[in-house]
Amino acid sequence: MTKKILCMILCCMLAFGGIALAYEGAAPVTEETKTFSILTTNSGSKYYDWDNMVWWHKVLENANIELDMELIDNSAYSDVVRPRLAAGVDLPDIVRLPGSDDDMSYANSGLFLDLAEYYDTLGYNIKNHFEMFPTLKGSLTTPDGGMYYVPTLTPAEANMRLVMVNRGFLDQLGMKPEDITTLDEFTEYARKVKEADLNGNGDAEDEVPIFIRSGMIGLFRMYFGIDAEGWYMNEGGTVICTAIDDRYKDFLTWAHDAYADGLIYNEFASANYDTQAALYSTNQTGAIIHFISNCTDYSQDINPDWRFNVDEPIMVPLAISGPNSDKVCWGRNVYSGGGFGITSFCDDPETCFAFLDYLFSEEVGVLTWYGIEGVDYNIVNGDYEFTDVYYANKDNYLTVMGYNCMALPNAYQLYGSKQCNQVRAAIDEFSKYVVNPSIGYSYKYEDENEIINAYSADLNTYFSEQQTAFIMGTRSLDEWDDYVATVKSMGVDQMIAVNQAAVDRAAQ
Ligand SMILES: [Ca+2]
Ligand SMILES: [Ca+2]
Repeated sequence: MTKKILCMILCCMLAFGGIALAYEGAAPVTEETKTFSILTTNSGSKYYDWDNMVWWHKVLENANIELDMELIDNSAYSDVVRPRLAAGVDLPDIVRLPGSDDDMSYANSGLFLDLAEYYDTLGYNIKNHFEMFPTLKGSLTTPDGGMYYVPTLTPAEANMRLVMVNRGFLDQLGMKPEDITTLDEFTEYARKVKEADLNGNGDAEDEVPIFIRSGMIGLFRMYFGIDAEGWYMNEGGTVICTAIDDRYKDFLTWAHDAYADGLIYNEFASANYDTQAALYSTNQTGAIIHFISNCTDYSQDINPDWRFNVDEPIMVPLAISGPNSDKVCWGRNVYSGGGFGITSFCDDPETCFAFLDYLFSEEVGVLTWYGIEGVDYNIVNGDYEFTDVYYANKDNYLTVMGYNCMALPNAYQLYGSKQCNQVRAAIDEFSKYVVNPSIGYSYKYEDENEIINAYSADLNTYFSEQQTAFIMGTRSLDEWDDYVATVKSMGVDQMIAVNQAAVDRAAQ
């Protein structure tokens, strides 16, 4: 058989077999330019001038794809999309879900295509992420084996959460960051911040030893050997409710004592970004618990002359151990539900999926976070060296170019924040201490959702209220047994059973 005939036979097979796409994970996605319509929002930078996002248009150019994009303001997105999905007519090719769809209402609606086969045959780049994140494929898969969405992968190691302490305060106390290695030492440092006038304004009372923003205090649970989230799976695979565990009581005891001693910010339950920024601007903050990548912003908030990539962070990230934990930094699940679905209105789902897969390539990660070689960075001795244009970030340059644009599927955790030397160094130092939530995202069956809908909201409200009350001392921890009994009466065992079943399914 001649090569020519063999070639003809192969071409016929491909044409009739419907596998006409030559995509193997690299650009161009298609030889012939294709246009897809998409309804989405930018939940990252919340900047909406898509037409001028040069880096993303380079991605499209490489892929040979054009997008007819309807980019909705993030705050209005859910209100805009839900009615259109409910109507279910004339949907664009790609729709970003308005929520996590953990009750599978959209997955079961028939509006979105089951992408499992495309994942299998065309998911060249996404499948690499399945290897990196072992829970990811299970989280994307419905109990009957369907895969309806292409995810955005949220930062894990690049956005670990940990405590940070004020370098200027340490200096005045004659201390070094490495002097603080345990929660006890951290608490002792906070006590010294309380006692002294470390910002030198003549007022020994105005420093806030441990500033905590609304919703963040639970992160301190990590030092007590339990998840910072509500449900926790122990090493034996058994699900427990964090909020009635004895280790949680230990956390509450520590937090209450620290609060009563004036170490924890008195408005920890309600403090917002504005409070945080105001305290930094007058250098009142002794410590905070938050994302590692924020150490640069915090440093600049304290000293506007602080220089990216040059100066040591003023707010110094620390990995510390706790009464019931080794050194730990809190991670997060790489996927928390939802994502981008290809609708049944799409007439070329194969190419559409290939395009979404291409977005997970290293080429796109670099383009959309680091920019264009020669303009935004150069590669020097194998390392990225960013240009003055990139670092200067004049007139919000990075955002305008497309940095942190979350309008399309994205593999943020591999690139975001790491362009800053200080953050990269901190991540390198601390990533080995990252603990991720023990329970990953999962779909639930209908009867499970009925239980969740019946109990979850009330339980979460109760947990949150009681946590604040115990810490502030408006409820005594002497009433712990009554508290646990109340939680039991509120359906917690049914909720544990639902989570246990989901965990068991994911383990299969
Ligand atoms: Ca003080
Ligand atoms: Ca002071």
